[in-house]
Amino acid sequence: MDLDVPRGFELGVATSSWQIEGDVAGRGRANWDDFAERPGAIVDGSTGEPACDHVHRLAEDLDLLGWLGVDAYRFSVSWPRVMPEGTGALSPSGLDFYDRLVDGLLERGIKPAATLFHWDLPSTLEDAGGWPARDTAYRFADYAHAMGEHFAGRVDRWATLNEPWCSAFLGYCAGYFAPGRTEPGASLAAAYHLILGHGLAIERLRDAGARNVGIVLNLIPVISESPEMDAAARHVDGVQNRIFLDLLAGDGISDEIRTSCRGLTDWGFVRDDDRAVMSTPIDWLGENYYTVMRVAPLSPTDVHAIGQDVSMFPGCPPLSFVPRPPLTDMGWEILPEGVELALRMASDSLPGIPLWICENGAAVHESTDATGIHDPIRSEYLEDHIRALLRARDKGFDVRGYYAWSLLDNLEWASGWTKKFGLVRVDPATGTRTPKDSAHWYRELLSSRSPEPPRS
Ligand code: GCO
Repeated sequence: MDLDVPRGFELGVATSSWQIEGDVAGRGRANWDDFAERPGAIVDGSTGEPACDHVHRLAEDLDLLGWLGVDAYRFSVSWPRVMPEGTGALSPSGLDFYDRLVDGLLERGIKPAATLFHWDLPSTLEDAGGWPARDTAYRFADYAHAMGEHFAGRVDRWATLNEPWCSAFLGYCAGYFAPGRTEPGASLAAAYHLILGHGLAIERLRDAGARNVGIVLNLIPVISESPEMDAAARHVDGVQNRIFLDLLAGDGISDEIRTSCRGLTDWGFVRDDDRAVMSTPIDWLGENYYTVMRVAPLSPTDVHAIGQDVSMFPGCPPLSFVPRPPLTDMGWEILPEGVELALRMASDSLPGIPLWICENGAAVHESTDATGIHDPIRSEYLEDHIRALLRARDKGFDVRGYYAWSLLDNLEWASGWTKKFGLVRVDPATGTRTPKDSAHWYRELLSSRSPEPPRS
């Protein structure tokens, strides 16, 4: 393998709770369970049961991680599994499941990296208003504290939120994701309260003894395809990226966002003293990098990629997103160099904070024959992105690790089982796991690294 991954650069894989766990009966209800029951919400009608049946196949999945030889495993805790009502009593069986997961990782020498919120909000809290309601931020902090108290000594790294942009704008503006609301003003309040919840949770996690606390964003470089689209591209960049970076930097809601989203909200939810909470120092920042967004004049003939649509950006002027080939099955442009643009955004806004790529991967064409499952485009995608990332590192970006998305084929949210990101195939009917060629490739990369020198 001619990819020279430096010693100490962490390599792992990532998953999320609702996408893989199943065992819906063993936990409280989540907003995604409610959403999945709406006709048409998930293209193929999939629900959270059985997903990858991960809860019942935990031992097998831990062995797969051991076989791959990853340094770290990024998973998310299902809030309704450990705290079924969203507040108050913890579920012993829910905690027991994550105890077995975390301990199983440690036994195999794999670092547990836990995300506390990867979009599955307890239904009780969604019904009470969800993230547009300020109270949800405080409930999140209580939940984070409880997790910190239970797992502090064993979890290596914590993320509060995964991609708050998706929760806020796919959930409450476009309505493509749970809870399926289409209220632009509420989506801006959701974005704000998510980062408030993050800041409160960071403090409470530290109080509970947790170390290495951070957050994972999906910063997407926005490219204007012509000078007349510069202002529109700036609006998209503002709602996609800068609103979150500004809040985390303690700068509040910028005048630019207030202007470009005028008329959608009176910003009555903003309080001056929240700034300090939101900018509570973090130990690391994660970025999920998949693609870029190119902004061009509106043209009705343009084909929309999944997740590239003006309805997701409150206050968006008319425009088209025009990804350039090669595209993945999601319709996302493949542009490995874009990872550096994303890292630059992060390090310009939040200088001095170590960076991790917490997700990167592709839904691509696969073929199966007697010799295996062949997904050469995926291996190439991963390799090209790791290479681009290491180049960025050589230029001075303080990037410390990379997680491939995803260990398993899983429930790709509103796309159900129709889009596959796994290194390992999961047969949705039987649950059988089969490593694809890309899993063998990644395993070889992991084992080809020179060993760490012994500690003296
Ligand atoms: C996200 C999520 C993942 C997705 C993946 C592919 O980034 O949207 O974190 O849960 O499955 O990104 O779309």
